[in-house]
Amino acid sequence: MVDITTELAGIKLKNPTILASGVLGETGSSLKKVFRAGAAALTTKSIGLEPRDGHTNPTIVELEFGILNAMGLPNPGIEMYLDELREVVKDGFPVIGSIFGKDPNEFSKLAGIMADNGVSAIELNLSCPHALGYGAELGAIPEMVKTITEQVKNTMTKPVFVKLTPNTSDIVALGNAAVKGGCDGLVAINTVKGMALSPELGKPILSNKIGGYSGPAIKPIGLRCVYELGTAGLGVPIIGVGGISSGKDIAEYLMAGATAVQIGTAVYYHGVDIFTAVITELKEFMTMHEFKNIQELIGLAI
Ligand code: RRO
Repeated sequence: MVDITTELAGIKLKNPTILASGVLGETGSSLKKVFRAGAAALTTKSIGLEPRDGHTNPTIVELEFGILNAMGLPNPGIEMYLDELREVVKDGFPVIGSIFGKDPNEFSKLAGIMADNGVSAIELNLSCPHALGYGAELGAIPEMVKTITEQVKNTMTKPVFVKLTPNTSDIVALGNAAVKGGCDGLVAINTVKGMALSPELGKPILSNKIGGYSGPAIKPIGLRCVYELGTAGLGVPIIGVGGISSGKDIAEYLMAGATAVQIGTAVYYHGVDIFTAVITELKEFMTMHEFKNIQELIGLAI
């Protein structure tokens, strides 16, 4: 029997898979469904202080090797979302509350509300690639990453993870800034900036024109970012995300330095059963290659 349990900043995980933000994170019942399907923890949709409609349609395009989205941070606002959150935390499921804001004050206010309502950890979305004044517009500036992380950490004791953008020439500088701000873990990566164009119409397909690319095509980018962060030895766990849809994909991310992984777009393609499938494959891979536990894989390729 292989041991696939792991631990992330004091949070015990029954296996290394976590639902990524943005997929099935809108309601308490959808989050619970994903936990029952095998995910060890659940990340909420990114939530802000006020309700937001997001960008107008089209907001998503399915491409040959992945999905391009520019949802534009649609969410009901923190007050409305609390009912959904309470429904899932009351059953003891580990929830990571994803939040976005336009400045350090908004982030710390949201983090406090999430923490008071039972989340196990906070994920700071400093990496949405296509929302004016939010996400990567703040998260691509190391000093801003440090300030926001610091301010959130000053107001709470729960673990804080920082989700980084790959749309930078130096992801280690961003990771380092988050660590200097006191974060408890790094999440790499959010979507990769891209565009889809209709040659018939002669214009971009998304209403926002530019979006974030996810799915199998971005796995090498995610893996490289995790490896660079892992190699830099920043002293906090890394949660790998980007294009994971098999047990071997998880093994690769762990070997590149991740302690756990998030799965998002593969849920869109394969449904919630993807969690049981990848966990079974991971166990088979470990058995075949005589790994006894997850710790033996973490950072093996570094
Ligand atoms: O809502 C979105 O458009 C969105 C978010 Br918050 C994010 O973090 N990443 C992404 O690709 N889309």
